[in-house]
Amino acid sequence: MDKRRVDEGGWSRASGRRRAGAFGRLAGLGAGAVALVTLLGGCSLSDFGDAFGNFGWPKGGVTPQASRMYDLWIGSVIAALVVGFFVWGLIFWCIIRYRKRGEALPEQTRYNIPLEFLYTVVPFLIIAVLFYYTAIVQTDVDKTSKNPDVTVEVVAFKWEWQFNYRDAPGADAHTVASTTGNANYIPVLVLPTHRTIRIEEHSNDVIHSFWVPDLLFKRDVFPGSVRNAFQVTLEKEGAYVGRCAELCGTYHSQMNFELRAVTPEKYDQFLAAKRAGQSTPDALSSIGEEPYAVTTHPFNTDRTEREAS
Ligand SMILES: [Cu+2]
Repeated sequence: MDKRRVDEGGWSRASGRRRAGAFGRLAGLGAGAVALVTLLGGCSLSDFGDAFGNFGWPKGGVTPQASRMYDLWIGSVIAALVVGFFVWGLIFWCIIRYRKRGEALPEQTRYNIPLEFLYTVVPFLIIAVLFYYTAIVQTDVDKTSKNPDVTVEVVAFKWEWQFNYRDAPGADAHTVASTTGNANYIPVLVLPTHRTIRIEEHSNDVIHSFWVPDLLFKRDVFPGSVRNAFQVTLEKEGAYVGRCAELCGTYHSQMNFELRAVTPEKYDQFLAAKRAGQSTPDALSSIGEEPYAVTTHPFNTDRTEREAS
């Protein structure tokens, strides 16, 4: 009886050493995964994203904020895949290594403190890294400055947009020029590249949402005292379609607009022309731009006449 007890003790110690080695390898793998996630999270990930269809995230954002959100997405997907491959690997390894080989009852184990510690700490570290990068990017995207170069007030109403060019940020500032859409005119929001632009949103009736897909960003437009604001810098000239992204009623799908990014010089000329009383299409023509929206296809509003203010 005593002899048997001694034998069991010896077997148990050997098994313990084997387990300790396995924990070491697991810990190494976990630490490696965390290091990889940390490393990848900090890189520019555009090339990697390109190779895998951007993992479903739209590409081609025209603001620095869009690029950072893109990088966060690609980094997060890579982190998820690293964890995924690690877990799938463990699952398949267990299926093969511990498959049924006979009728004998397999070794029964419980209370594996090192392993339990590992699978509590490693996920926490992964979440902490993801949270860190998410918080950094979110804070950056939401950042507004007190003195933007350009302030434009976006007023949404059923079912159109009005763009008010303002002389300063805030509800008390003055509108110096304005463009309003109507049933016959798709409004064009003209903004300069390479200047900080503050967009302040206000709704006259229900909740709408200001969405330019090429900004890779949208923000709801609220009625009442809420005045949502965000800031962007446009890096590329061009015409970008804008939509309402909040179901706001019968003609929601027709709440199209266009963001026209032009050079700062052209923008100054456009604003001067507007302040001199020209309509938006005339002011656009005067700076050599297409006078009307060119991007609202395929949800065009079938407007046959064009009356612009
Ligand atoms: Cu709407």
